[in-house]
Amino acid sequence: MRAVASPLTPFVDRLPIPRRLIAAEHDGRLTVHLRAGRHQFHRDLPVSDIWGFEGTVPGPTIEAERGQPVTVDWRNELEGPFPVTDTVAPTAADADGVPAQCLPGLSGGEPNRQTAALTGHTVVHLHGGLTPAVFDGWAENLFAPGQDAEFHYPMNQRAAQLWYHDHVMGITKLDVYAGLAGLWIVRDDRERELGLPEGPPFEVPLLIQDRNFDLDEHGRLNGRLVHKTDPEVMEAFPPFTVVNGKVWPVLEVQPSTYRLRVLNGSNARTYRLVVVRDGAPELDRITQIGTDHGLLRTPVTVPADGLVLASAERADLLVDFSDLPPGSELTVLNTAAAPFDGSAFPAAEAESAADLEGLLPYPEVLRIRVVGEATSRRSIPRELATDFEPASEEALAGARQRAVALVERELDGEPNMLTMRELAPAGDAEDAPLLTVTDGAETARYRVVAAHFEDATTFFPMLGELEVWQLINLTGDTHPIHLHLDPFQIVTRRPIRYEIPDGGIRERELAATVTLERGPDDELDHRIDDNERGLKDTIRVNPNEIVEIAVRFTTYSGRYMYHCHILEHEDRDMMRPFVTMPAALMPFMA
Ligand SMILES: [Cu+2]
Repeated sequence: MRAVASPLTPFVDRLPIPRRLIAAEHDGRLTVHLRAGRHQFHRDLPVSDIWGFEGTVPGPTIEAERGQPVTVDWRNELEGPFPVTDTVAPTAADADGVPAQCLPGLSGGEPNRQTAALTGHTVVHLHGGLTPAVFDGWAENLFAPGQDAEFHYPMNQRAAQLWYHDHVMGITKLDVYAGLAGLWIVRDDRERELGLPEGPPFEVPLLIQDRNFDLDEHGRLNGRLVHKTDPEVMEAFPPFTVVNGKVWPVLEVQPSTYRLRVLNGSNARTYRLVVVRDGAPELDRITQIGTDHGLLRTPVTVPADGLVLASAERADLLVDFSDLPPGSELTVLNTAAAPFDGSAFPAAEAESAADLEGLLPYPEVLRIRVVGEATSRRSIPRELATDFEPASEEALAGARQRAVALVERELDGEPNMLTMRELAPAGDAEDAPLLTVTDGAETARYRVVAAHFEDATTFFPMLGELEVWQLINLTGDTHPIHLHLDPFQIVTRRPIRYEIPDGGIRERELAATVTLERGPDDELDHRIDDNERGLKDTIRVNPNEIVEIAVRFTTYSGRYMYHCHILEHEDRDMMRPFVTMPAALMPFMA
């Protein structure tokens, strides 16, 4: 197997813990400055220019209490040149066949001048927040340097690990990459009843991202952030894994139970995390207790291949180190090739997961080192959340149905467009181009009613009413689909096979025949993992798959967004609006 030597030594920096900003200590009123800053990503790297909340990477971790509103004055004080060089390598691989994205530097790409000229317009979104629409961070409601936005977060929501980040139309991939992201933890009584670790040392947030850096004229890493794509891959998959702002750090733990709260904050990369000791996976140390919107109903083990987290997905883990003598070392590895398509990879082979073609030159994520004397082990409650249940068959049968096709449109001379095609039932008299979905003896016929973000809104969910959204993946990659506002539950994940005739994907039209059955070459199991049976706000939709989610918007009326959370996709049109409406107003909608 070909490999490339790393220019950085793994596991030499301590894992930083982001500064905690506890809202209750400030009467629920916080001021957060968006600033240019300087950050060292690794001991052996020169300091990098970044843009961050409070000028840090990541931003401070905001901690809030359920039912206690938090007001944040987001002050945009960004200035100076944009801190990231954005480029497209002219070829996907260098002369030795090594993919450009696995290497530092620009790989012969020209710095994008439009990116260099960005002026620091921003908008902040609290991902996972049950937030009134005016404070949700609509991607076009920008504030300029020198302006501020006072956003009010009611926090009438269950305990969960959320995150806040920039959400500007078209450049979220660049602003988040520059550093504009931080964690936001909501706490509540139920978690305290269960005696879960809260705060240091036993609760450790892990914000995982991938980054790349430029080279100086001598070929040495100069610390400058590089966002690089190539002619064949429109998403950036940088080679260096960064946890809480450090490349491949070390976390020292006591022999005890730790609560690790993991967020994938990468632009595009999906991780499948495996913890390895002496060459063998030890996934049975991990019990997952929570997902995007907080506690699961019961604790679960992580999938046998490892814990999969696509961009924006979270996992709340209890990890038991209590039996390990001081000096024991565990390594967290990533076995997911990029772009991720759901393909399996056995945990037992995690140490050989390096894969240049899979844009995964270095599987390393984190080293965990046991220090100190044995302390007690924490027992894990058998019942966790008691405040939600799966929707009943009856409720689902009566729910409003919506359908969205995920489509990649190939374009000559520029990156592909990824779009959400909102579908509506086609009348009998309508003919091609249509999308048909055949399930046994029944065939549903659809036409596209919206294809781009700026097309007219077609989704007007009624507050309080259960809806089922069908997400139909007609692409070769896994897309993590995120809904703003209320969480949802996955209902089904089913294999499909489909055909798209030549020219079937047009600017606003789509012709495809979809059949609900497994294709002959389809190797995915299309199962719902136990850790997905909670309250989610981001769900993976794999290739050759339809995912159905059940959602009920409850509290706030207004204009929100749903989108793919691969930032390069969201910025290239894989995003659409929806408007939640009180029932009483529906008769007045034209
Ligand atoms: Cu996507």
